Amino acid sequence: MAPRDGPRGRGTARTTEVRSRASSFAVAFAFLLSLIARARSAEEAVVDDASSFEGPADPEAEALSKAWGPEETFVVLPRLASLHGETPWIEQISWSPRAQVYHNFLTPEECDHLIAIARPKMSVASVVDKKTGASKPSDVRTSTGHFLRRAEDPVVKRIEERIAAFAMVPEDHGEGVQILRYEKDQKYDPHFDYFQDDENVKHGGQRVATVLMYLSNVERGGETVFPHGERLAKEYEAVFVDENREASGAAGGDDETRKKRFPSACAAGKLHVAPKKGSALLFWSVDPTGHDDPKSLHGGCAVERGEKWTATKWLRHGPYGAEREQREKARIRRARELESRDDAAAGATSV
Ligand SMILES: O=C(O)CCC(=O)C(=O)O
Repeated sequence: MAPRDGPRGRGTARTTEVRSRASSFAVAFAFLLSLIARARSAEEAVVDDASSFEGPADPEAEALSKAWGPEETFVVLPRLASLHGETPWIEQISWSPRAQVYHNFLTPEECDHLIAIARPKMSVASVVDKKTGASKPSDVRTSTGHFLRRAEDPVVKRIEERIAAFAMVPEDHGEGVQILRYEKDQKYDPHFDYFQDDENVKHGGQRVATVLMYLSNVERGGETVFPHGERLAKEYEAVFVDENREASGAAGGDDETRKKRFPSACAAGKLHVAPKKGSALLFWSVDPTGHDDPKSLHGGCAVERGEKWTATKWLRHGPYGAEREQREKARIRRARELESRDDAAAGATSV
């Protein structure tokens, strides 16, 4: 006989099973809720922390703020804060080539300092021979220049640290800063910063990016121009208006507007950056896959009025220069020591 309570028994068992499943769901759900609540409170705690975070204690920054006045606090990159009260801001001007302008990158005092240390040592600037890689004077580049040593003094060192943070390329990938001076009619014809010879890439690899810092304002001309660059914003499609029309005031607007709207013939209609004391232009000579970017072709338009001072920092693919060589020598020395120790050990065993 089939037990009467059989199905009922099964029913009871199922009910119990359902109940216990429901209660485990409830426990899991409660656990989930508690996890969410905990995550929320952690998130709030983080937000609270971030809002009260004022950057790491930095004796150098404190000394600087005493010397230069109050420093803005940047939570993410405190060392990039303006030292002179002007708000630093970054403007992307093109994806092709990848280029950005960092406004108020240098203080006026830093610009003047760089000019002052280079001025007595300027000589005719050279270009790199495509075939041999050697430096040679050329009509392509008619400015004068001087290379600073890396970390030549504390101001240069501080600027180099700032460049590394802005470009996100380590300091030891940078060549020494080159200071350039362009007088009236001096220019630098369009060229690539990446090397096209085999010699120059042997130490530190290819030049991947350039940071061009403007140390002076220029009354007219002297723009950095990318003849094949693709502009992001309409304002870079500045229209050329001839000197007479501008001089007669037909263009209208104040001096600043006129200068913005009426670049020299060399820059008009092309992606360009007008020199502004303290600004820095970062552009990449390679695309994101690491290949040479032909859109990075660029030049310095002739100065038409005034004088132009710049500081250029070329950034290499790998560590470059003295420190790299010292590290490499130390590595070779260590390898040789290990080798001779192994040889001595092998000799001792064989005796
Ligand atoms: O002076 C400029 O605007 C351009 C300089 C330049 O092309 C360079 O230093 O590679």
